[in-house]
Amino acid sequence: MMSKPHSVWVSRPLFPEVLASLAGYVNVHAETGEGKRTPGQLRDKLADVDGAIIGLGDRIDAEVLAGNRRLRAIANLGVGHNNLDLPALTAARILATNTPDVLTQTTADYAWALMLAAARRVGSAERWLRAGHWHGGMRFDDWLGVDIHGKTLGILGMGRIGQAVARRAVGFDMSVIYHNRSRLPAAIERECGAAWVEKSELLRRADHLVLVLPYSAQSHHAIGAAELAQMKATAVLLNIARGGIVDDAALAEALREGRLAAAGLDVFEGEPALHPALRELENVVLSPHIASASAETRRAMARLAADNLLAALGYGPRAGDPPSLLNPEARGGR
Ligand code: 8YV
Repeated sequence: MMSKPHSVWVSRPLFPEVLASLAGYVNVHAETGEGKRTPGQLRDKLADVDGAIIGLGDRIDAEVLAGNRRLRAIANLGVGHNNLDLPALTAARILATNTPDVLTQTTADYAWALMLAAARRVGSAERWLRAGHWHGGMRFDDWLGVDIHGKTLGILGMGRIGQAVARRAVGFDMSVIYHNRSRLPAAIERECGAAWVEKSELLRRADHLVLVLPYSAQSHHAIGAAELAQMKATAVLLNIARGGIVDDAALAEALREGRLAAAGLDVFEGEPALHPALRELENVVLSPHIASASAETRRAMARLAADNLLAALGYGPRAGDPPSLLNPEARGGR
């Protein structure tokens, strides 16, 4: 095989057809296993490549980029990009991209999967059944969950995914309230059937509260002990955003003491580690950061990341114009 002018590193296993399409343009070094890398290891991996497709566990910052003169593009496999230090990438004139839009609907579906599972105790009931506990009859007043239909859905963070979560509430006859730093235009609010409220009102009124805000220093522990204390004891909390937005220790405490009915969590502070108290609780549904993991969507994310990377390196139909560029000010190359 002829060597090509550009080389890229892919930090995790990707769909073979996506790797093959990349390999049509550039030399591809793809990892075959998952794993967290230290800044030093990332620096080494990025030292001799022109671009990389990386995941949320790979933090790219000034330390990792120090001394690198070759790297021109980083394609993040995810819409959230708190693992990228954009100012550092821009200062080094490295283009950075993410994967918006393609995962919006699938991730919104998953918010509902968690909501339904947490409110109706699906995980706990299944564990009980698998453990062989269903002998004879069952009490009529056992396994009582909380209703979803007719209740108030709260959404914290009303970007594309938050809006898609809201639109799905119509079929459940819910009232939808949201809080976002900026209020949506009235036409979009109408289309989503959602009304803006202050955060404290959202916490007080929501029966089911979905968190879909990006992670930043400002959103760190946006839901902590003080916020949990404002919520109804019958409420259900769903986090499909990022670990660190919820104070997991405070949440576990609230769930254990019955100050909150249930929670559904796809993301965790310090994941892949879980707060040990969460593991012990029956009223929480836990999943390993899979909200975007449908066959269709993960393929679309991988394809978009590859398209972004190729375009950033000057290949393909969008050469020079990556579809989801995060730092246009870095254009112009190194
Ligand atoms: C992850 C996500 O990218 O898009 C995001 O921000 O959190 C997810 O879609 C996915 O789990 C791969 O790590």
